[in-house]
Amino acid sequence: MKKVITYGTFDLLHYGHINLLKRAKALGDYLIVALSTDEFNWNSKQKKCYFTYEQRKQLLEAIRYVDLVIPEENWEQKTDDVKEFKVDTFVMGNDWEGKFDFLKEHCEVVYLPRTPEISTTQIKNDLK
Ligand code: C2G
Repeated sequence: MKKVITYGTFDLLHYGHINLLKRAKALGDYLIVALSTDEFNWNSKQKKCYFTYEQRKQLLEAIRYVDLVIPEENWEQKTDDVKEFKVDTFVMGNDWEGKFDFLKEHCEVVYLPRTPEISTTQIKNDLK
């Protein structure tokens, strides 16, 4: 079984997120999403989420492409996650291009093109 992992906040879930998750799943048989906790978002990513971790987790678990959701609590857990879950492929949108190449000694690293014209920030701004 080929296992894929990706990380993110996934707040105000939108079709850009779905496009990423769909393509990530297509790279294997089992997709793990490491979902940024509220504390990690606030303390390390300066993101204030509209939905709580539990609400964002519920939404992700309802997506056909997602097999498991785990918490992302810090920047440093990726190598341990890849080892613990025996991950074959790490995937991120290409706004992170090159940032996680250190994982290449443990698994394949794939950066996928972002979906243009949509982001959680844009949604918030458009609603103001
Ligand atoms: N994404 C995308 N297209 C968009 C918006 C987002 O492909 N229009 C992708 C991002 O590139 C990312 C994933 O969807 O791979 C989740 O996006 P965010 O929730 O914004 O994730 P981010 O805050 O970048 O967190 O340790 C890594 C971080 O947790 C990544």
